[in-house]
Amino acid sequence: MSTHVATDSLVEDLASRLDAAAMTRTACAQLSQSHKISLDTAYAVQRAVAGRRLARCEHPLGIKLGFTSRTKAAQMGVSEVIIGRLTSGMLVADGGEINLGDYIHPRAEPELAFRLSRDLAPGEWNGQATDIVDAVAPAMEIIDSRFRDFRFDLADVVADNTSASGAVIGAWRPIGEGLDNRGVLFETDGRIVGAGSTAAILGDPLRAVTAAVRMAARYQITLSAGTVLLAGAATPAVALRAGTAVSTSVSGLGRVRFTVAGSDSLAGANDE
Ligand code: OOG
Ligand code: MG
Repeated sequence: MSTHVATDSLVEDLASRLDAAAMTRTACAQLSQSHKISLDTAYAVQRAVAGRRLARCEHPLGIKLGFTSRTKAAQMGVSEVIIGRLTSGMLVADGGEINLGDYIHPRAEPELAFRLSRDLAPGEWNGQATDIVDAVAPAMEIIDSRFRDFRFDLADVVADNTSASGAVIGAWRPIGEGLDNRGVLFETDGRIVGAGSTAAILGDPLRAVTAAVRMAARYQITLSAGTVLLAGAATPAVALRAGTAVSTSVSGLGRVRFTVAGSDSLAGANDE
């Protein structure tokens, strides 16, 4: 991977490819097959990709971390924590329904969401996570890599806005004690497809708050009061199929759910 930041025209060209893949629900080749880009260039592409969503009248919703759990990082073969941008069009109502046709090859994963209680200027804050978040909720992320076969290297997945595609947020509750070891149960159609602990997220999901604030400053992402922060998956992701009910419950925080419309199984059909 080279270290310099690519020209604006290359950044825009790579962002166009990723945006077109998302808009047409057609997977594309990994950027790394044709370009050796630095991590800084990958984040510049990510910003341009998110910028296209904002230009289509979405607004910033929050940020997300990726690969904060070891099992999740092992699933995808990437071991560095990454940050991505959530926009309003990604929000799926708790109890809502999604259509597979809106995605390429979507997967869901169980997460925790935090809500920022105040605006934070880059580099301004260096204290306790509990001073800047006022609420926590059980959540799920819908990830949908724009790359064929859901395969990527670190720069690819960063440029692709960390596969961010959907966020389902349960009921907000005040931050309580003992968030570092809550049971997480991830189910499809009432069958357990993942089980674990919030400890899987950096040992304590509150660490995801501090990591996210640090990384947001590094990559010029604005943090304001109300910003949602997805802390990262507690277990590996599962592929979504039509007609499936998906839910995550976190001990003491309740349950969040959504369904996939239809009855036919076509997941992954857009890979060619
Ligand atoms: C990248 C996103 C990883 C998480 O929670 O670890 C992520 C991917 O797996 O496609 O969102
Ligand atoms: Mg995630």
